[in-house]
Amino acid sequence: MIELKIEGATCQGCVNSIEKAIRQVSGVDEVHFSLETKIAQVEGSADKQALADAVEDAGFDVVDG
Ligand SMILES: [Cu+2]
Repeated sequence: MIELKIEGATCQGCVNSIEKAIRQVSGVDEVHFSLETKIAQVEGSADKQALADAVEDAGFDVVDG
């Protein structure tokens, strides 16, 4: 599992945007982003950098790459 810490999410709409962006990365089987912990947990074989790029393209900031 890959974990990404993401800043900039404030509501359920942000959660949906982040999860949608992550789901579109190849190799992602499942994703869950928690607004409380600000951590996205990603199952599958996706590349961590590709995930970070997708999240940033959606307008959020990934902390710790
Ligand atoms: Cu929002």
